[in-house]
Amino acid sequence: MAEYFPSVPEIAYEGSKSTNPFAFKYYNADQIVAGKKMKEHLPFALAWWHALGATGTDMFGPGTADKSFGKTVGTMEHARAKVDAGFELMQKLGIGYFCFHDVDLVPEADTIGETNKRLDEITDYMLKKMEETGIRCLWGTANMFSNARFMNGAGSTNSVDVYCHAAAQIKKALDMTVKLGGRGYVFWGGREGYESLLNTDMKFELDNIARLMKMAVDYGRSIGFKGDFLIEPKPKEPMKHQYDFDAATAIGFLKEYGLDKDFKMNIEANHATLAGHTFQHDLRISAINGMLGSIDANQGDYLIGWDTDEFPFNVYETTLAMYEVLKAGGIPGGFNFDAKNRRSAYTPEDIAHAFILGMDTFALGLLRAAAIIEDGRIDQFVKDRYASFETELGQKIRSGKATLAELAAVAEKNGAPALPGSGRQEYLESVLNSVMFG
Ligand code: XLS
Ligand code: NI
Ligand code: NI
Repeated sequence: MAEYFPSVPEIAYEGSKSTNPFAFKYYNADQIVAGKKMKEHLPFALAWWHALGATGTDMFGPGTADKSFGKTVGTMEHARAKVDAGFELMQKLGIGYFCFHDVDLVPEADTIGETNKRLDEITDYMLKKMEETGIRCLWGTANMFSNARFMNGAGSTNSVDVYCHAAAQIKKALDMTVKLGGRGYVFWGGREGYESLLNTDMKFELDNIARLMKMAVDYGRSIGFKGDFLIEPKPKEPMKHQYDFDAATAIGFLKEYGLDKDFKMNIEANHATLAGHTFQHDLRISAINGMLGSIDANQGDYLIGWDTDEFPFNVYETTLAMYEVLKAGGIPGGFNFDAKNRRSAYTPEDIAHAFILGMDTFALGLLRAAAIIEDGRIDQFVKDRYASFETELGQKIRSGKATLAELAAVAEKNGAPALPGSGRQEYLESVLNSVMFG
């Protein structure tokens, strides 16, 4: 069989002193960290759309990377070549999973029936490759934002015909996710939002989005899908206002509509920062609600106001993210590299370098997060900070038995309270640095 990345060797771990650009410096799959192998902590996935599809097209110019894999783009031959190229890349990098949208896999035909036939054919082919290699599917999704029909959204559309088309795509994408054994099914509501309230019935749209999700859950469960449904929050881009603004908003929506038992969050670093939060913040919100499902592993650029989907290299960010993941007891849905090369890094070798960077950055984050927990100073500080609530009165408040009048009487008796104690932020930041850099 043709080799699509002949200049990319199998990538092995060589340690932090290695200067080999085609080696892992920190990601050592079988190394035990906090009681588990690195590869078990970090189920990495390749995103079909970026790794095998994105060419670097932007608003000002065409793509720079050739992702034709020697075939004519838009043909089934090309779709099959993408499968071969993708599995070759994942094998060389030791990546165990992939994620896909329906339209990443095959060119869309004029009718749903014909598109679905193509999807059946390609997923048969993928299944064969999966059996040969042991590579698995992390999650599937339907692209309900690129085609012009979705200009006003899918679940939030004003057109009942478009709504039905979205239902058909979700149904097929769920069929494929089950066929490929995917762990999760994602809803990213790219165009589930609005530009102006002058033409929008917000309540109508939210109700309809929830109904579509409920139908997806009912159908998914009926065909034996046991994994998590996932919402991937994002505040804006392409729409000005997106309904799944951030984790807190999406969780509130799920609870409002009774969908919270079947759904969790897929948190993307760059989406959290676009919402004005840290990556860690949205992970924590998800975790404390029991809804930390999976991660879209990338990073944004703090100087740019949109989703740049960069491969992660910010070790502070991945350390604090992995701290959340370890504290939550791991992440069932894994780490999907929803990330792409920069436009001027367009060669096949650049793709390998990007994954090496991303995997190493998360491995380093895992190592440093485990060290923070083992060091214990930060956790102890947080615990001690709330110590006054360990008193008898504090316990009474926490168990919900105290009354406002009772507390007011305590306050009157005690007089003005002492200051609540220093937050020691700068000290804790220096602890973090010393754990990170030794
Ligand atoms: C875009 C989203 C998208 C989802 C899948 O910003 O991150 O790639 O992950 O539809
Ligand atoms: Ni994104
Ligand atoms: Ni994403």
